[in-house]
Amino acid sequence: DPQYAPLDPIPDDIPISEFMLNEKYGRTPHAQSRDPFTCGLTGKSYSSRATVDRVDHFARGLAKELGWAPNQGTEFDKTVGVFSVNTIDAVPFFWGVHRLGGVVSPANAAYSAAELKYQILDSGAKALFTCVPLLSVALEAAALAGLPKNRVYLMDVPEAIMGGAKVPSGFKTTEQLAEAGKSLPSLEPLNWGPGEGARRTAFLCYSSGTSGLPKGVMISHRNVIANTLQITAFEKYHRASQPLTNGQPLHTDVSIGLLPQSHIYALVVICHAGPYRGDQVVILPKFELNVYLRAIQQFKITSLFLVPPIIINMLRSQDVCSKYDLSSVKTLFTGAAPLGMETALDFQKVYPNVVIRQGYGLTETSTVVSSTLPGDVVLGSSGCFLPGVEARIMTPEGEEVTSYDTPGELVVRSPSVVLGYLNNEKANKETFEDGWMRTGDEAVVRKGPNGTEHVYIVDRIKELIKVKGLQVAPAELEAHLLTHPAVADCAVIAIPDDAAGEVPKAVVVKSASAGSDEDAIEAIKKHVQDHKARHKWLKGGVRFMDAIPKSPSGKILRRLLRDQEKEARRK
Ligand code: 4UW
Repeated sequence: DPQYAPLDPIPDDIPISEFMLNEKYGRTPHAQSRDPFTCGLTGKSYSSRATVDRVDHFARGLAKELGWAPNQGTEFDKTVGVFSVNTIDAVPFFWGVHRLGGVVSPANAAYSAAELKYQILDSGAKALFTCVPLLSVALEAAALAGLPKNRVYLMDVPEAIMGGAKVPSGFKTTEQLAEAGKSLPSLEPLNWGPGEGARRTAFLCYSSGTSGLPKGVMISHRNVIANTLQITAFEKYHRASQPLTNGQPLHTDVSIGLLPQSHIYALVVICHAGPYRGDQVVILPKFELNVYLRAIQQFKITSLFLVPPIIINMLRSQDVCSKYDLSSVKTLFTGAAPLGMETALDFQKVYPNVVIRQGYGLTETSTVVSSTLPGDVVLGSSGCFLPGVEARIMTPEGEEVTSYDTPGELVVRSPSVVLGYLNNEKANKETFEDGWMRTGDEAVVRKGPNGTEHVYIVDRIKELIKVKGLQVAPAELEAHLLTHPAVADCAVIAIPDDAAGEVPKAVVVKSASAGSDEDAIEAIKKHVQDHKARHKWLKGGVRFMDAIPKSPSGKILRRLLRDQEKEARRK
């Protein structure tokens, strides 16, 4: 598409670490001169040069510790699980694993021990890197998964979030690995030929896709490199089209790294594409409104990367927000769930100088498929497709929609479409074909006022529930609910929620042994709270039915349940 800067060739014979750290691959001099990651609590920071060394030290220390070598075995022989709050060390540590040809499988820091155990076992992680605040959950999960205690390591986190706890003895830290790495001999280079980076998994992130349980998404080195270059080309276009802001080149220079680094949005968009083009990412370990606002003021943040629930939170807390100087902010990026039109308009009113940009994408596309071009903001739209993305809108009958304004399932092809799900032929067959990927999202394409084609995500066809932008797989909650004696059958559906976007609700057929409705509701809710991360809790409540509506083949008729809910709420 001639309106974009051309997409640079996508290297396919190097790991992500090499792409991010070696000037040869196009990181600009501007980028080289900035610290990629800075701690928003302590101000601790490493220069680009120091980051290169640190990655090398992590890699050497880890190789020695675990007996790994760059060219030994497959990448899955070297899978490392990470269960930590955000830190400035996380991504450089990931690059250290990549330097060894290994795989990083990041888990949501809100996970329960049972959820983490699932990911450790499913990913085949050989070691687990956690942090002091999460250590007890990590140890419980490691024990459940049969991972020895001496394969659990600690990452450095700011003291402010350790609640007075000290680093317990008996655990090695990433800092010690780096320290040891300094005096170890250099590692042999990875002997990758052409295409190796396209075949090798770099990240194993978890997504439930269109249905079923969370699955390991095999994101290759080339996938992440591709999306980074696609985003870069897209950004170059908007800088060319809108070069000046108050006499300064428009740069998204200092961004907020508050969203979880275990999720593809923060992992790729904020922590790879950002530093690649020269962003300094100010990392915060968790969301706390005052801390976040203070960081914006202190570090003069220019771009916010948020999800709609945080935007809503800001708008509802104007008394707090107005105490801080947020005037440095030029751009708000939002994604991971739809941004309500009202929210967008309210934000625009309160912060008229901030450009709202919406991105759309998935774990299975190594993040971004489409994004707003500045100067071409149409509220409600998820913007234009990135260079290198091909898109089709398909009817349920499998016909391609060729007219504007006609909804259908969005199917995409892009160099960022992942290798597939780990050990899951069935899901792979249903989702991927010839490089094309079924998103499970319903979309329309409309011609925008500037003549560009805009994509709008209008509905979700797949089972997935999005709570605060995080995935909740109905099938996972249903399987869990069925283990409770009060539940004979059940279905979990999404219902809208003002603050979280959506929340899960359980529709349950009570078993003969269940007590009163009230008792059963309490027991069922507690059963989820005791075993699942907070965002999966049944905030939408529990409703009883005589039978779950199902198709002749036994599939839950989710749309019918959802329509019933809508109808009930309207009354
Ligand atoms: N509008 C409506 C949206 C939107 C959306 C995602 O957890 P995953 O697998 O992945 C993500 C990715 C978030 C993201 C992508 C690109 C981008 O630029 C950005 O921020 C600026 C964030 O969340 O969930 C994928 C599913 O999440 C929904 C949609 O259903 C998709 O299949 N989703 N973005 N803008 N829905």
